Amino acid sequence: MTSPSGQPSAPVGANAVTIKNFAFAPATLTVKAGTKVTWSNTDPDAHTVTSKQGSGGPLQSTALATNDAYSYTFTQPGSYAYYCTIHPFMTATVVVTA
Ligand SMILES: [Cu+2]
Repeated sequence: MTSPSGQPSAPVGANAVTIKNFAFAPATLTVKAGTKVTWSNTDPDAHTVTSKQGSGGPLQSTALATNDAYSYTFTQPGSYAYYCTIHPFMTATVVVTA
């Protein structure tokens, strides 16, 4: 979608997380409730997007191969910590605002 002025209707990447070099970028993504967030794996290694154990979080991707993507729509405000189950040192957070 573009506006008549040719500008994108939303900031590019505002709801996207790139998995690259064994890290989630950005490490903290802030979105409004109702936003669909998409993770894309650009690494040659597989990664997952998984809510931290015990957090009750909703993220539970399969292992994402290179160029695979995973999406989740956040409906409830809160702070959602997640990690990669294959490489538990990979951690990041989505903050959902009302
Ligand atoms: Cu990983």
